[in-house]
Amino acid sequence: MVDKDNSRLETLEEYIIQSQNKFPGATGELSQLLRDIGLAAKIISREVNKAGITNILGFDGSKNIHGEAVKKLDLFADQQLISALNRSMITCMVISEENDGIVKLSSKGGKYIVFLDPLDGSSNIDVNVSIGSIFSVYMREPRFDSTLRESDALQPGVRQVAAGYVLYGSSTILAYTTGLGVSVFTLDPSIGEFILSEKKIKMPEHGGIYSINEGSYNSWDPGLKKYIKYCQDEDAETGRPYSARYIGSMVADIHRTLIKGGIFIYPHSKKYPSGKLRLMYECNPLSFIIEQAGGMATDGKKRIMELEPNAIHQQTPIYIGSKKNVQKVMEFLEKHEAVEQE
Ligand code: AHM
Ligand code: MG
Repeated sequence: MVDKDNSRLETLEEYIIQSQNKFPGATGELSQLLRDIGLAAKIISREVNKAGITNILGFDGSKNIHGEAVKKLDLFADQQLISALNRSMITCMVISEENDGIVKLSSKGGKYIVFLDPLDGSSNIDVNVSIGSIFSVYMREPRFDSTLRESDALQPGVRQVAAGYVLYGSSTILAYTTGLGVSVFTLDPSIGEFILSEKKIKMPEHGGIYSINEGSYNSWDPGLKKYIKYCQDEDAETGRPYSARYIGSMVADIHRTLIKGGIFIYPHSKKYPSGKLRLMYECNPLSFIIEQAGGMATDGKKRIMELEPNAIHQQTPIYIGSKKNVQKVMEFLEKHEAVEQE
């Protein structure tokens, strides 16, 4: 925490070690993994900040497994995170948005499996708008044979042992949870360290901001259309009309939601019948963070973190944010589904 007189700053490294010391049996491996991610985040942040002058903006000419053009910074971030995790030999495999199958690391016996969205919000890279990196950590299931399979990675979000994100915004921040609240760190570029800026963050129970890409309005379910209309209606008691904010980088939209409250929605639509966002490396980790801060995340019916995954790149609709806002949209969805079925 930053002292009032600024005399004592707690770094990410110190904080991780102190948190680990609270668990006498801890091996330190998860702490090392988080430090690895912190290091990769600093390198990516440096590159993001000078992207315009180092010719790293723009496409690299190839397409990723989802058929999207790959930008150079996406690849750079992917490589930095994977090699940081590979170096410390405690992660056996990585699943990343940029790679089709599982990426087996050098330590085949490593006990952690890590999901990555190395550079989220890539359509914002070239226009100098906030982007981020997301990570989600699972324990590998113990097994007698040492082979690594994709199915080892398919665990529901409730089994995450850690998750977090880095946001490359007006400053670079790193937020993570290991299930004991959410801590946020801000990168001080002058000393190259992440400094603790807030711990055990609690988000507002209700917020006056809704965040959704309204361009897809025509293909939304009737319940969602009605809910957005509700957000825009006037009502002094609930502070409506709410404000609309949509950055188009999920990390940035979720960070704002964490701090200011409100709701972020990416529903299913004609273009994305199962939703656009990825369960394992976008929705689960960000749901873990939001839940740890007192918020809520569902796919419109079920809790995101309880969804049973069947594919590593699976997509899901998501309704995430302050508890009261999410409960309200669920009421609308349920009510209008019932009406349609009549
Ligand atoms: P990306 O990981 O390839 O950048 O895509 C995911 C992004 C999210 O960050 C963001 O919420 C969403 O796509 C925006 O999508 P859209 O442009 O359809 O609103
Ligand atoms: Mg993404």
